[in-house]
Amino acid sequence: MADCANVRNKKIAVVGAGLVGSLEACMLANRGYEVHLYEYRGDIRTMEHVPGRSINLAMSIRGRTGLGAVGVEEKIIREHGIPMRARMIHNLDGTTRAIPYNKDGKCIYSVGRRYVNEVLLTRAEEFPNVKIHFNHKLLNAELDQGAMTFLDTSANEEVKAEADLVIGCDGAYSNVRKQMMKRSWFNYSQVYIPHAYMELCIPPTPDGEFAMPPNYLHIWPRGKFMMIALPNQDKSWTVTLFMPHEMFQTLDTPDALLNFFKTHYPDAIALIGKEKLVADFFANKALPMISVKCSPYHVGSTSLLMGDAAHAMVPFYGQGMNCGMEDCVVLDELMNKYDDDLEKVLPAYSEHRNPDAEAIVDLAMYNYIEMRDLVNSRLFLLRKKWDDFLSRLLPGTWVPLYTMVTFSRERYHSCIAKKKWQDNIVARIVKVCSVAGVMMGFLFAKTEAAHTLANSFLTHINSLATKTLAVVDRS
Ligand code: FAD
Ligand code: EGO
Repeated sequence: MADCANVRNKKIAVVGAGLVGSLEACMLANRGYEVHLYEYRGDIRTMEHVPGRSINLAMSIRGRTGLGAVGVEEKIIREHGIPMRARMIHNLDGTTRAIPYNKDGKCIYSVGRRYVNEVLLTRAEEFPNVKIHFNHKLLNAELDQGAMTFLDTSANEEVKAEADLVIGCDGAYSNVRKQMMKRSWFNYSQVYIPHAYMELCIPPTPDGEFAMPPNYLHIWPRGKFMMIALPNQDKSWTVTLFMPHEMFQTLDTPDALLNFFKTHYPDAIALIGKEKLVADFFANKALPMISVKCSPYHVGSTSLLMGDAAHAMVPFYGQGMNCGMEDCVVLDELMNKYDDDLEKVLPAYSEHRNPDAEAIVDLAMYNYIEMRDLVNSRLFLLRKKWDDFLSRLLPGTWVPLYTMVTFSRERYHSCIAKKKWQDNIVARIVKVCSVAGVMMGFLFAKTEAAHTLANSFLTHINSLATKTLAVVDRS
């Protein structure tokens, strides 16, 4: 715990006790601040049903680093997380293929959103200098004064509060960000993608086992209709179906729905169960997906945005939570560097984090487009095989982008830069090899006819190289 008086006297309000807000509260408490954590919902630990999105998430190294900083990584990853060591690709004919994530055994973990949130809330409460205010909805804020107005939904009355620093961790539809948008030189953009998502469930088998091999991220690549499944602690699976939102509306009868599944996911019908599929589909809503960029993330030394509030992304990279938790690690590092001087820390945070946040927002969007355009599972497998081939051919030099993003803490923006550099190297190797091939042809072939042949080979190989490059470029 930092002892300097300027820290101990400072009061920080964290708005939103989701995955990022509850972690950030722990991080600041660790530094000795007086932390007030405000949350719109009630205490999820005492609720039977928690409304909201996505039941489980893929956690990787960036999220784990955040959890580790407040001492809950073991509890969440070892005691709860289910390792997913490979993706399992489901073909249309029901056959499957597994492709491991990592040769050194690194993997991603399926964790329950609610469980992670509960562990972090409990951890936050262990600090004497954290106070959690549930049922507090931020209505308004004067960000340069650190003045906030909440609606206490349990008493149905307005409550005023003040803090030296207000941190908005209030998600993709952030109210703190809305306050920042009233200010000059604050930039903001948002995009809704045409796809929506719906969560379905594959229950455990009658003998209480997983209905599919558990240690995989299951993927049904079908071009515009994508489906994935992540394992749950209770041996069920959460299935997420992605498709254009208009398509959801055309599936308006049980027959239409079952026909759609028969055509695109015949193997999933038996796994989910016909009746359950129909019941769950029509009981659920298809939810929208939004992508948000903004900058800067701070106002003077009095306010900051973190997590989805600063950079909501489409879920096609499995990095939203990971990035938000890494935000907390980055802020902590800058607090160390600038000795908790908020006048310096906040601008440094905006400057340092913005290029990385925007990079992963872009990467997530590229993945969306890419996966949507891969019309079938054969193409998906081909692309992963190509990655695999290159990383074996050039170990250490060529690292697949997914691997760099998911299994390292390389800054997101430099993942993109490295990828470009790698592609250039591969392009050069392809060129050198084809030129060398033709030279060999010249050396060994002495007749005129052989020369003509070699020349036509040169043209051929060149166009092949260009095509290969186009494929590499898109990967
Ligand atoms: P949130 O989790 O949205 O929390 C915000 C909190 O603020 C909530 O508790 C809310 O009640 C509260 N709040 C909102 N408004 C107010 C207000 N006015 N006053 C007070 N409190 C307020 N990420 C991954 O890393 N891996 C995955 O596999 C993954 N899968 C995903 C799948 C789907 C379908 C979706 C939609 C997202 C997925 N994500 C994934 C992204 C991840 O869910 C988010 O990035 C993450 O939840 C962001 O955390 P957060 O704390 O910033 O926001
Ligand atoms: C060609 C083939 C180019 C989220 C495949 C790019 C994302 C992308 C939504 C998976 C894994 C965690 C996820 C891979 C690619 C979560 C993920 C991937 C989905 C959908 C997801 C992979 C929740 C992109 N990671 N990923 O390589 O296995 O590849 F399929 Cl729809």
